[in-house]
Amino acid sequence: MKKVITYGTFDMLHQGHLNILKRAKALGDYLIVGITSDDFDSRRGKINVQQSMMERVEGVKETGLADQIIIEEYEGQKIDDINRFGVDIFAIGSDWQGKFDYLSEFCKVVYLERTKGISSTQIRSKNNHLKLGLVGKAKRLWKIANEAISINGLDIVGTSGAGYDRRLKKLDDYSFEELIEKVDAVFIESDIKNRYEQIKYSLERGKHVLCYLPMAIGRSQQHELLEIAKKNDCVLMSGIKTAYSTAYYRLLLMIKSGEIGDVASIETTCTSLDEVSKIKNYQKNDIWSAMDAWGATALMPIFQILGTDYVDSMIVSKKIDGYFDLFTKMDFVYKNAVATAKIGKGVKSEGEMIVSGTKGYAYVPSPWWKTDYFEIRYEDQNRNKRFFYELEGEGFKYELVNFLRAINHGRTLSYTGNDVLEEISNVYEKFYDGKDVRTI
Ligand code: C2G
Repeated sequence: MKKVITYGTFDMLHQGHLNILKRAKALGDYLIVGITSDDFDSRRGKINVQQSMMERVEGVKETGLADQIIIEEYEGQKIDDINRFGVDIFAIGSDWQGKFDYLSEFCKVVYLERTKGISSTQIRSKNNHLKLGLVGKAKRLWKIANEAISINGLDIVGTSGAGYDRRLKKLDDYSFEELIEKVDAVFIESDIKNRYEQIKYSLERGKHVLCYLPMAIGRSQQHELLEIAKKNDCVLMSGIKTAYSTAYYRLLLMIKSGEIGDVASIETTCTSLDEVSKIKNYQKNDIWSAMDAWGATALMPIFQILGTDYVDSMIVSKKIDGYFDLFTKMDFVYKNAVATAKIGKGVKSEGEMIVSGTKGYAYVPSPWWKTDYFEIRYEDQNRNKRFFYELEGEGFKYELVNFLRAINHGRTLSYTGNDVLEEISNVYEKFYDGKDVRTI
């Protein structure tokens, strides 16, 4: 019996895939199809895949052409598979011409002609062509605009509030209402006090929203926004990019699956330092305070891991003008754990995250909010494990791709729960209200 093997992502299965599977099958008697796992794809830079691995497996199964389906999970697996299954022929599309010659040491390598005029990329851009507007100050928007360029099916049509900025010069700046009329969706990273109204306005007109946190001040306003989104069939998603990096997402899964035992403590630190003279004129210089710039990011993992049912909390803030916090420390006491978030704008510290558990701890080095690497450490150092998942750019790409996926398929790979969004808004309300805040 002649065994043939072929590999692919097979996203949104199309005629080109069918042709290659048929041709591969015709080369022998038994066809093995290796389908990439979601992780493997994101590691090799294919991050815009629309279907989950299970859906892609189903797609290939339905063709009835595969005698066996396996999952491709790591670099170098092809050699293992060929030896393991006693494969005679490795077949792949001609777009890979020459790339797999190294396998000819193990079996025959055949490049099959690729079907012209069709690709998953093309189908994706036809299906998901989305017009996105950016709302906020230019300084904060140009990075996201930059990383959005390489995403299929996403067009940035303009900005609002950005004014003139060299780096965004190709984009026109509109009034907020004008921009909303032109788009299908918006990314909002405006001043916190404007967000609630902007989100409400957008959702009521059927536009999807990706917004930095908090989206609103206070639990009830945040809840109201989520309800409006539901009623209007719109996606309303957290715009904190950290949540969408593969490493961060894996870290959360690992902690939740008990890798470090029961979590007893979480510490997150996020700081950035502006010049003192600039900070003194923060309004004129458009500088966000520690809480406005970092609060939500530092709170996010705490509420995602420990939940939102803490029994006690304390906020201590070092402020200027009674408003602008240079440094804030937020402590939370849970029934079985404690958590601390330290954030600074006029104070600098080590930007790490440590999650301590009864079996070991997770350590994410600075800057943890751009998570690409973390360690799980144990009492016995020999058991320590290191994890690295490459992060392209600053990670805006991953959040935009998840946003697109949520709009097109009603789901995302990483999802910040509504309870987390509401609790973050609640902490901001307490903070601005000042009643429970000790100022030093
Ligand atoms: N294909 C084709 N014609 C098209 C599109 C795709 O013949 N119009 C072929 C590809 O050449 C490949 C297979 O269909 O052999 C699967 O394509 P993709 O899903 O795009 O997967 P790819 O990224 O090529 O994965 O390590 C190698 C990878 O596993 C191959």
